[in-house]
Amino acid sequence: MSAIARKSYAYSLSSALAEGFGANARKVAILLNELGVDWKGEAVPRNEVRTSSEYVLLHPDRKVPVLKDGETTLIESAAIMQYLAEVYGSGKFLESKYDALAWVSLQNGLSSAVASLAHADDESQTEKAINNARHYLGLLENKLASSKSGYILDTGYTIADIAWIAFLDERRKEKLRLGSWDQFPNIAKWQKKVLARPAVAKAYEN
Ligand SMILES: N[C@@H](CCC(=O)N[C@@H](CS)C(=O)NCC(=O)O)C(=O)O
Repeated sequence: MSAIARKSYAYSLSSALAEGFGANARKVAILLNELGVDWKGEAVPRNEVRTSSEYVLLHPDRKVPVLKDGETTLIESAAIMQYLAEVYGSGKFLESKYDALAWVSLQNGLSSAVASLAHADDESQTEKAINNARHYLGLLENKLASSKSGYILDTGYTIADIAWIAFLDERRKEKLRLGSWDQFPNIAKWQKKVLARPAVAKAYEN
């Protein structure tokens, strides 16, 4: 496992230093950068996330990210992104709100498929998980193929793009056994465009 995957991160708008990110935490980092919010990340050792009695009060499922904003503590990247877009962006990056949320949710389908791949213990389970993951990639490919904006939604860049880019970029880096990406040319084009956004590039500096 890579050094980055071994670490877990929580976010605070008011505390210590960020050192690195997993996919779900990176979604939040990208959006904070896009919104120009002054924020800092706080690295929480995985061991603490998994065992500390304080951490479970922050997140009952012992996951990252967690967002702390003054008296407000939020969990789950989808809820955190919606909160940030509404509170700090007055709805920016959440245009076509319900479609944006639907595509954030579909990305979680891909997350589950990839998680099953990691846990597959025979060839048949592996094949099923790969096919399921490719099914979700196919949904994104088709959506992008007919997009009028070059982003997931016709109305432009939203939290849906942020959810998918954070997850997909990590998957590609890890070279997961998802097979050839040649069938997903629109994903490749979109990925290049999204990764070129300064706020996204900045989230990969950590
Ligand atoms: N549905 C959650 C998933 C969060 C999640 O799975 N986070 C991973 C890291 S990307 C995690 O905390 N894993 C547990 C661990 O590292 O111990 C969300 O979107 O925030």
